[in-house]
Amino acid sequence: MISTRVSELFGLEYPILQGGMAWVADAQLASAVSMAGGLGIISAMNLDAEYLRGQIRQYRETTDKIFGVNIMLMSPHAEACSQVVAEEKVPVVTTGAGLPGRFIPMWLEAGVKVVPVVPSVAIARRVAREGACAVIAEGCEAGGHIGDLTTLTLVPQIVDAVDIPVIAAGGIADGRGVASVLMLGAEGVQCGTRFIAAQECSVPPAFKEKIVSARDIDTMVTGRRLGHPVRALKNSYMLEFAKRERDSSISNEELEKFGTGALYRAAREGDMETGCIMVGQSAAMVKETLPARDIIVGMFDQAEQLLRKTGRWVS
Ligand code: TUI
Repeated sequence: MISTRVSELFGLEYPILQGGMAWVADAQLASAVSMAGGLGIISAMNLDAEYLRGQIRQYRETTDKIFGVNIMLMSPHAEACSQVVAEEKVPVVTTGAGLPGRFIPMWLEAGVKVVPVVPSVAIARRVAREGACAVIAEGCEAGGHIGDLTTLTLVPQIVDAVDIPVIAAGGIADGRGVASVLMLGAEGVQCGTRFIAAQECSVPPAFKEKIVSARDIDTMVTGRRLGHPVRALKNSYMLEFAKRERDSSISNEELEKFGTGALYRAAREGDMETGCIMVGQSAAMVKETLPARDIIVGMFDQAEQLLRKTGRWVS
């Protein structure tokens, strides 16, 4: 058994969070992860507050295990969804793609534990000061919207900078990843890509097949020109985006417009060519679709075995 401040803080059997992936992380996936002993996260999906409220209620009909909601701060519905999180007294909120400071007092007042995703030391320090109870240090191996630093360099620096527990994300898909980030000082992991391939995840089968067949060099990053780089699988959509990004006659507004709806096309409609298949570099390490429970138990069994053997190099 691996116990850390993260498992204690949330009362988990395993210190693992499921990423709050837009258009992917619904109540069904979150409840499968939480029932398996991790922390399931429902994404507000870029949809309105009432959709989120419905998902929270659907989750609560399935299980009374602890769960979280992810607020994507670039969403036009971020404010309204943040209010729903407080009103529904959601146990945990994770945030991404921005600074959550303006919402933190309201969440703390409602008893919600705040766990922001942070891409740098300065942002980790800032949210710790503002009342976060843990941070998710996400390296650029991750899928979707990413920062500049790798997990290997980001995690130990954030561990040194803040006193609250650090959860590592980006590139972690098996027990070796779990064991490694514990060595860096993290006390938990967040996995996104591995859980997209969970049996309980409702993305179209074609999306899961893309993950299972991905090779090491199959992801790429676009969107740096717009200030929000995004990692996804290389396909016609991503190559076309990269081409337009290099073309100075195309305005940023036109480029943004080209990106609108692309994740939805991949994750909900199964369009693997004109959709944006947001996955991390760890896609290449995902070999099969499994129930969430088998994913979690397998990862932590492997991590435990590895950690027990670490003494063998030291005399
Ligand atoms: O948020 C994510 N991953 C995401 S959000 C998303 S939806 C989207 N679609 C198209 C374009 C952009 C986004 C898909 N994937 N991960 C957490 C994360 N947060 N990664 C990086 C950050 C982050 C970045 C900057 C957190 C704070 C931050 O603050 C700096 C600032 O200036 O806002």
